[in-house]
Amino acid sequence: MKPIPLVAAVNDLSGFGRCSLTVALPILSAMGLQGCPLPTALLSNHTGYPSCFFEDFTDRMEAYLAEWRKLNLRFGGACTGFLGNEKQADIVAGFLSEFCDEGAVKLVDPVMADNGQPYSTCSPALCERMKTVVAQGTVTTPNLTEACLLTGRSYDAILSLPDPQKQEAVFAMADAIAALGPRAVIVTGVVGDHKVANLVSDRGAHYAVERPLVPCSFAGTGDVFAAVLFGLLMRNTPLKEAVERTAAFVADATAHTMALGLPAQDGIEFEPFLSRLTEGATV
Ligand code: PXL
Repeated sequence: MKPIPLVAAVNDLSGFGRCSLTVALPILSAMGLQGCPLPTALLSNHTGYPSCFFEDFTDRMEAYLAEWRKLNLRFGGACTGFLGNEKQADIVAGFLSEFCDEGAVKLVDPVMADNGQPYSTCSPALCERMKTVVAQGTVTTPNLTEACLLTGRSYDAILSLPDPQKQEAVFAMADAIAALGPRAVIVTGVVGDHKVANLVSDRGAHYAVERPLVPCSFAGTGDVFAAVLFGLLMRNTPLKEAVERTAAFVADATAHTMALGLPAQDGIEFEPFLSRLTEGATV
């Protein structure tokens, strides 16, 4: 019997609205991983509500990491998400290269924007610096808006293309993002005719993993997607199978949340589905 792998979760702690660390940590635990949080910011609730308390953690991160250094912590994998400001890009990129083992899964979710709009805390400087973090990842999961920000393409222009041309344009963007460093790029939530696609570029191979379209955009869905995908990759699941299983998990939790009529801002009710993830994760 081996001890379970130690992984880092670099993200904000939002007290309400199911996203970032409050999503990542339970999912990682369910998947048989010990998740160690490196917080980037502390919020009362995510930025999608009319207001929030927001405390940026940049000035504390170096001191926090100095203690992890003293403990000689090494991680078999890391997943990163929301950054409080652009100065964190170097800290997080440095963290990935210093603290992760050789061959570690490093999933960078370049959390910046959704539905064509940057989040209120995401400056143009942060969008630019996020490329430094993406370059350190082995896998990255931008949504369509974030893929456009990383490649300088127009979201509206891509969205208005008919499906086949849209997919071609997104695969070209995914290849451009892969050229920054990651082995695999998954552009999530690409809405088409009655379906939503995750478009994958994996060392030059392209494919789509599609699900029926749910006509509502829930907060934190990308964070759930990134955490489940990361957990499956840590368990050596082949990428295509991992994306398919992750898309099914997110689709089922989203359909369940819609059926309950819960507010889209409050995120998806993924908790009843956690037991599905524990399969294969037991000692
Ligand atoms: O789900 C992405 C996300 C993460 N963290 C914070 C956010 C958001 C999206 O709004 O505001 C703080």
